[in-house]
Amino acid sequence: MSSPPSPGSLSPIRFHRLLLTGAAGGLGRVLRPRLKAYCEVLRLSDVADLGSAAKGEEVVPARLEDRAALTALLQGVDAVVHLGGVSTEGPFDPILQANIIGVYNLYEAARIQGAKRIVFASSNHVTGFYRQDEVISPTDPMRPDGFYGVSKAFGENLARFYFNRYGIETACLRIGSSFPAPKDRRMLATWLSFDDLERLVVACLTAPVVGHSVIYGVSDNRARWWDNTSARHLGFVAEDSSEPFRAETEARQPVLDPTDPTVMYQGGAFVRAGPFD
Ligand code: 15L
Repeated sequence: MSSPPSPGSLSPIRFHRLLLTGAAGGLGRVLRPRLKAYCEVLRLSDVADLGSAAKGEEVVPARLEDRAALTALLQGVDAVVHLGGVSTEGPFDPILQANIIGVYNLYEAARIQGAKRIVFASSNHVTGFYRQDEVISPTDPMRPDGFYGVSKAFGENLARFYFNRYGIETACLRIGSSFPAPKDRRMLATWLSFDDLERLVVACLTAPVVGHSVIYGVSDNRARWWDNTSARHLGFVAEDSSEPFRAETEARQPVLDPTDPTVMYQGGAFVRAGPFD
């Protein structure tokens, strides 16, 4: 009789087909090679060029505004990592199309095709109008800092409706600033390393129960604006910190004016963007 496999030898594969939207974007390119380990087939979608499919990949371009294309895109998909859409503050119309109509199309497609779980790239800009000297949690009221933040707030609420009504689970990730390194003093508090991003997404894909959850996507930085205690059940533990970048970041950026709204509020420059028309 053979002995059972040790935990370390168990395959990480949890899904037959996983869909990654926004796969050509900054974080999509980071997650593309990393998510392959968790599924037999990684379906990649974007409006931008994705190159050719590697082994175990499928490339399916789709515009989020195109409902029929999204319904086809979700066919045979077990779970979704949804990074697609406009990822910064800007004029309302593109945000309406990609982030509001687009996220509705995604959830409708998930309902029709039977996808069970969505990891939704929300944003810290859902609460960007809290001050930088406040510590907030995912249970505090939303205070979006622009059209982009409002669209992510819509996505989080839509996800809650689809969980309550149809049982589709969503982990809403209020991602801070996920770049190779913090770009400025604000990002010493908001930085999410790429390795922690992967840990966060994988935790949300594999947690036994997600329901409708909201969690801030942030590394274990010394400066803390976000308390994720209410999202402990997701099992995400950040391992990186912005601290090794502090000296260089502070030397690069002079001391800031504390009365400037972009310094006062968590959303930084987003709180002063616009008007656009
Ligand atoms: C976001 O939501 C953006 O997608 C990203 O580009 C960063 O600007 C980030 O927020 C941030 O707050 O730094």
